[in-house]
Amino acid sequence: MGSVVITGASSGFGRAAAKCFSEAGFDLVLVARRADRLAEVKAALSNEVDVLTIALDVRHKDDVLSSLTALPGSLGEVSVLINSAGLALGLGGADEADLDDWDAMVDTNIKGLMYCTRAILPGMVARGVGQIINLGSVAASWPYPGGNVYGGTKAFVQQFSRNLRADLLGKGIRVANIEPGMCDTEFSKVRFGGDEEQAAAVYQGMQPLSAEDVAKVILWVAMCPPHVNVNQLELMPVSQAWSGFSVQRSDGASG
Ligand code: NDP
Ligand code: 8X3
Repeated sequence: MGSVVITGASSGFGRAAAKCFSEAGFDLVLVARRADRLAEVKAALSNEVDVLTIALDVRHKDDVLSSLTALPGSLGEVSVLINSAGLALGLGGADEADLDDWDAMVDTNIKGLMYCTRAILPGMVARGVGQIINLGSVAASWPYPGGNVYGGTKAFVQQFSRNLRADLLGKGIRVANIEPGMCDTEFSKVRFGGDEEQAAAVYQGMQPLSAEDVAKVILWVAMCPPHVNVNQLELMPVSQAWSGFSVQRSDGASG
């Protein structure tokens, strides 16, 4: 059956995916920075599956490569890599954004995802089987004010996922890019620097996706027959949609 490696497993989609995949009988490798949270996630899972937790910052290339290329025993036979570790920081305009926040998003959402993929992929190719499931976002395709670098990192995930498919053609490896819209995880709390009130306001008066909704989609993608590749899957809550173009008029009005 092989193992499932989940980055970002201490919260949100990664945590919910750990539950779904453990219930489906997969052994797991759970990655995130917070060791205490990973221990909590592990404690809540069935003890019928083997679960290894690795406290790791995906931005640290050497640590990623040394940990993920040396997984013990059968956990090293990775059948699915779920790249969920990621974050948005801030929602300000590009002229006022904090460059450290921009760096952190690029380093995590782009470079961290690259490092984890590069660490796991050679084993999959050698075994001739495996699947990489990346967490992109609606922000990859649909711009919004304040989305600037966050959306840019997810556009990278979109194109990287497609290019992986091009590279891996004929090697038995599947690649999917799941692009959710608004989902009430720790995402907004992180985006707003820990401000719970500001985070809660994002989801006020509407029903966002839940982490479990997204995890079920991830599991469904993973369980499709081996000849079926879901390239890209975008999902939103029913109460989220697009708005039209914004126009700045000469009288100062917009809309
Ligand atoms: P959460 O904040 O709930 O979870 C993010 C996870 O990423 C945590 O487990 C966090 O763990 C981990 N993480 C963050 N930085 C690092 C790092 N440097 N190294 C290792 N792990 C890290 O958010 P979501 O579950 O909602 O987000 C998961 C992914 O889905 C992200 O890529 C996000 O961009 C994307 N997404 C989220 C949407 C939403 O509305 N919630 C919608 C669309 C996409 P720890 O802090 O312990 O390291
Ligand atoms: C998270 C969804 O709409 O906040 O990727 O960018 S959104």
